[in-house]
Amino acid sequence: AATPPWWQSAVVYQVYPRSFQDSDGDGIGDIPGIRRRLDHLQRLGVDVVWLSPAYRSPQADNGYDISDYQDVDPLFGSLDDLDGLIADLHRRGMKLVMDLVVNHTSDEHPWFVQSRASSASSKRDWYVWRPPRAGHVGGEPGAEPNGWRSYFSGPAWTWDEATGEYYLRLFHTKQPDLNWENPDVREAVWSMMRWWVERGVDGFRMDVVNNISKPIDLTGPEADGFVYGFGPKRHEYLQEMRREVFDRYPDRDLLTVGEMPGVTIEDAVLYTDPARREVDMVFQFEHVGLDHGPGGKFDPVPLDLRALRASLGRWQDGLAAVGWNALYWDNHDQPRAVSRFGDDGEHWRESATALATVLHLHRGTPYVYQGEELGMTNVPYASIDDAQDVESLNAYAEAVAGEAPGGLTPERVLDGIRAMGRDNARTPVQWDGTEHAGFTTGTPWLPVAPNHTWLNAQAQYDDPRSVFHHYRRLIALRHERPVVAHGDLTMLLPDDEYLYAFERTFAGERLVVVANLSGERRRAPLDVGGMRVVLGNTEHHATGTIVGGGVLAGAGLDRPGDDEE
Ligand code: TEU
Repeated sequence: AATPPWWQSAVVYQVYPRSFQDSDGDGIGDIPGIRRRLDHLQRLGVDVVWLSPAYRSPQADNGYDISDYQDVDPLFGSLDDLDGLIADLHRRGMKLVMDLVVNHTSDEHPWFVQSRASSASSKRDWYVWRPPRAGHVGGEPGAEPNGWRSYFSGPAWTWDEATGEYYLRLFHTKQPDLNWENPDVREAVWSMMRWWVERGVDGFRMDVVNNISKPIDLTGPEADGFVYGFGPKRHEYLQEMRREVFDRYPDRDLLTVGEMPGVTIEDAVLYTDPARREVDMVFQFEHVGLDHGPGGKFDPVPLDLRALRASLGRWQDGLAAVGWNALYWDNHDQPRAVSRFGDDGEHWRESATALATVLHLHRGTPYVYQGEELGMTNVPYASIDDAQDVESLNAYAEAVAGEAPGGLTPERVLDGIRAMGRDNARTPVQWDGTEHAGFTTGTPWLPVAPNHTWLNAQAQYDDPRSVFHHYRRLIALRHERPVVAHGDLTMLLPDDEYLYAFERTFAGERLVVVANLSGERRRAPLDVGGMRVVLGNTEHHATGTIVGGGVLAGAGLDRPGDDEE
């Protein structure tokens, strides 16, 4: 068999630059700050850093609204700083993957400025412009070209008085969608990507890349709703990208991961089939949608462990023969996993480490979002005034106007924001127990979570039982044991409400993973005779009385190394 690609045994760490480390006291993280914290990443053992957007941007959506793809925003530093970061990471044996946000630009990007200047502009067709619905007056409610809804509430269209047309924007009104049907748009993106690869970046995380192809007439089954991601050219564009960009660098070990809200298993197989050469792996959204209620993400419902396992199990099975999974609980758009799926109170440490164990030992490439490796938690919002994220603010305003999906009240939406809002993941990384957690000497743009006094990196480095060291051991286990990256996966105890258990097998090795995701002691009715513990997070993981998470390995596996630092 061919040598498996390097990224199957890699772990990726996501840096959200605004909240990682500030170096100049303006309260906003920056690239020089990231460079100061590379010991942390190296100690953790990750292979790749994915940097959320640091490009020039008006920051309407924290950098996911880009006004210059080939420059760094002064908030975050300069191109020189970024070159320095790439060099530092490479020297330490790590790679840098950039965020590629090309479904849309900022409305302040020169392309859009020209496009909106006049209907006759040579850039007009670079974006998606449409007249009002027949028989309606532009700008009035209901006159939008179709019924598409924005991810950030309300219609997905913004009326442009000056030229008498609407432009499409699936996200913020300051994030107009590019028209990918136009070959000049595609060529501009390919040349920008080549420029970055030649500068030294090692791949791309592609923002909502299954949304770039739109149903050409903007009608069809999705015309009235909130379902994108099935445009007819979604596969074709990625194959063109491969030919026009990645194929030019056959000697580079590049990584591509597509973020794909709503992607199905069947489509993910096509995207990640190595023979089709589209992307290496995709971020799917099924498991992070299981707790969305009838009114959407701000109407959360309790999550049943059986549903979570069934969902992840389907993805494991579906991509077992062909394709590859990207594994994540957390990122900058999701609430903190230990608060959402676990227990951020009494069983905080056991819960954070058990969740990590479950995720990292599935088959696929795990992603760690900054602070997850410390077990960082959701934050208490006193009122809507504590929220900064546009998604939360728009959803709340919609509820106040009596227009929330499912008729949710503002109080219900605020509770939903407390549980699910994106700001939960965006508070500064908790480095130490000092006033602003070592993040900044100024005033942080979003307050540091109050629990930083005890929940911080400094406190965890010296504690071998810490969440940090558990993540470090899981990452080391993947690097040392081929069964972790390559083994087949079979779910065990599929109907259990409290225990998440599965088995991995590869070349005669057997690894059994058991995590107790309840708050009580549970016996695991599993036959694991003759196996030894290679990794655990409690003293009680002896066969048969597992509490918390335990990883048991079959004969032939040693301890992964008693390498406590
Ligand atoms: O997110 C796309 C996406 O579908 C989301 O997760 C969405 O932002 C929202 O949380 C839905 O509830 C990507 C980026 O990750 C996100 O930060 C950006 O806001 C968005 O695209 C637009 O670029």
